[in-house]
Amino acid sequence: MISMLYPKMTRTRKVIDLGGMWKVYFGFENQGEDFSKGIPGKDYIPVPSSFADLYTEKKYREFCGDIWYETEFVIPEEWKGQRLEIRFAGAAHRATVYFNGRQVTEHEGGFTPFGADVSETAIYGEKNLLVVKVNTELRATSLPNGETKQLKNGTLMAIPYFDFYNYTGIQRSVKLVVTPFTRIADYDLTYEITGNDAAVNYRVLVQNLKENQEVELEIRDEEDKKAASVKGESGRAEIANVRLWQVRDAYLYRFIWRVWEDGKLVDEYEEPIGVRTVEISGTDILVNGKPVYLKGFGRHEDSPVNGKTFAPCYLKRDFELMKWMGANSFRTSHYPYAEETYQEADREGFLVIDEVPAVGFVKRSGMAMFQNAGSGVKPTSFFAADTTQELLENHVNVLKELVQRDKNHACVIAWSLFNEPESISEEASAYFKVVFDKAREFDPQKRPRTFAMELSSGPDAKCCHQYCDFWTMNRYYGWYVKGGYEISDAMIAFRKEMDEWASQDPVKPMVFTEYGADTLSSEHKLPSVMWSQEYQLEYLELYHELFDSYPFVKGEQVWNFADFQTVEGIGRVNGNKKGIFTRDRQPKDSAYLIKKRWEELPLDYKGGE
Ligand code: BDP
Repeated sequence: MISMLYPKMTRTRKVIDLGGMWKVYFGFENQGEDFSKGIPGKDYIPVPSSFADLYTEKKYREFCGDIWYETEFVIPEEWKGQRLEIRFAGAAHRATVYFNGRQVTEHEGGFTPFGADVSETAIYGEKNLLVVKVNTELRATSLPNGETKQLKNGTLMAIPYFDFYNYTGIQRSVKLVVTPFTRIADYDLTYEITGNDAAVNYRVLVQNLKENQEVELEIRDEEDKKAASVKGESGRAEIANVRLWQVRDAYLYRFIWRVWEDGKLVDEYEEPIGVRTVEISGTDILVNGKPVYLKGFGRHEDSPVNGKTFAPCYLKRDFELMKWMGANSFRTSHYPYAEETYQEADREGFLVIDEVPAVGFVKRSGMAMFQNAGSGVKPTSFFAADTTQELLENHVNVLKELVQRDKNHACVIAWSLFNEPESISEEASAYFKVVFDKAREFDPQKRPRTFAMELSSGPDAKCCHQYCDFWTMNRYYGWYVKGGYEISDAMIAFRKEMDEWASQDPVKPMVFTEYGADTLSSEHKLPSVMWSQEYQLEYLELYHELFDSYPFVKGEQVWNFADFQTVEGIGRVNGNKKGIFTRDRQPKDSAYLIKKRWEELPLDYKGGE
């Protein structure tokens, strides 16, 4: 098993970043050939990167199939006797890894880490060859969901059932992690807060732990003073006068794990950890027992030229902009983001709804995707396919990897298990039950679970929203449903729907995870027309009024933080333009409107109502 812990240098561990220019081979004519012992050609590409926007020819941008990557490096002789792991933070959508000509692992899913122990396959004191085959196809069994079709000229083309560009490749870091064979591989934390004190219940997994070895947890505060110290593979650490992690007021303790043998340090690992609790009570979302109102965004990992490459400058800029707006939360729509995003959210005190890449579970592509959003047509057959069982296995697996990776982050307050799936058939219900139960089973902190519901998952569709601990809504009244001059009718329909949610038993906290209008930053029009900046402002004001009039609405995450790339087509002008910021992160007029509102809304807005 590889460890999902973020790779860190400590007194007992080395981490070598293998990123840089790697040789690459796009199998235009040679799909299916085996290059595991070395790849042909002379083309080099940055790793990590999304390849799509790097080249000047369409056949690269739209490439679908197997891509081969290769790099080589020397492993020093003196690392013999230690555990060497090659760790990929994410390669989309599936990868096979070969080390010195031998397959060492394969992985399905583009947004969670995987890797292999290569201690045995390594050649010490000499060059080692790392080859990776990445397959970029979308399939009926893949998360995200879609299909791959063959054009008449033989070329493969990815057809996403979702509205973001299918950026692929080795998009996140690749690292060589050198640790002792006895190593800290995983740990779980839960908290009990009583008065000024906190009890931390923990369980740590140490691989190859010997009988004469002892495990220790030391907790140090931000002034580097010892807050607690305990021994054993599981137990309870008491922090007196605890400083809790609060929304936009983060406090992080250092949790240091050690393994000792006869007074000698065997392994050491540490992470910054925020102590906080999360629960749902009535129509409130409680953090540390106090109601919170979520203000923020649905986002994407998307930026010019980078595509979905993890881009640290955009990470920083995006957090600065979110803080400037007065935001306190976001959803990782529609897939797990790079690990560094959650680390930053921990430091900045942001609340994160962490989403599984279960998007496109309606089998719609192109124009049909958004036309349907307003048509009232209820999709019912998605989960009745022959491929459903395999899809479910992949879904549960990626959920397991996600929870394992992110479970100790204070910022993660909820799991979003799907985005806009078909949710009204019996087959859907059976499928949902498994996924929701698994989320509960995997998460030691038992965080609230939800799925982002589109219009056909309305209050009448009892079969699936019953599984949610809180409701999350994606609504486009006034855009896909009766846009423009008809928006007054759209808002009447919207209020009718809201009244039905208000009469559910029980009523649960509702967070709007999507609402928005495509807006070209170049367009001004008085009076407004759809796509103008004025229309986005009018649309948002109507939504704010509606949110304010329903006490159980406990959050608003506008769609989208920034304009982002989509496939080409007649419904999108080189991308989705619902951003409050442009793709290069400059504000549209709407940013000032929302900023004013969010700066004024108190954190406990409508708490207890
Ligand atoms: C929703 C999807 C989101 C789209 C958005 C839109 O969840 O991914 O980008 O609609 O159409 O259906 O803008």
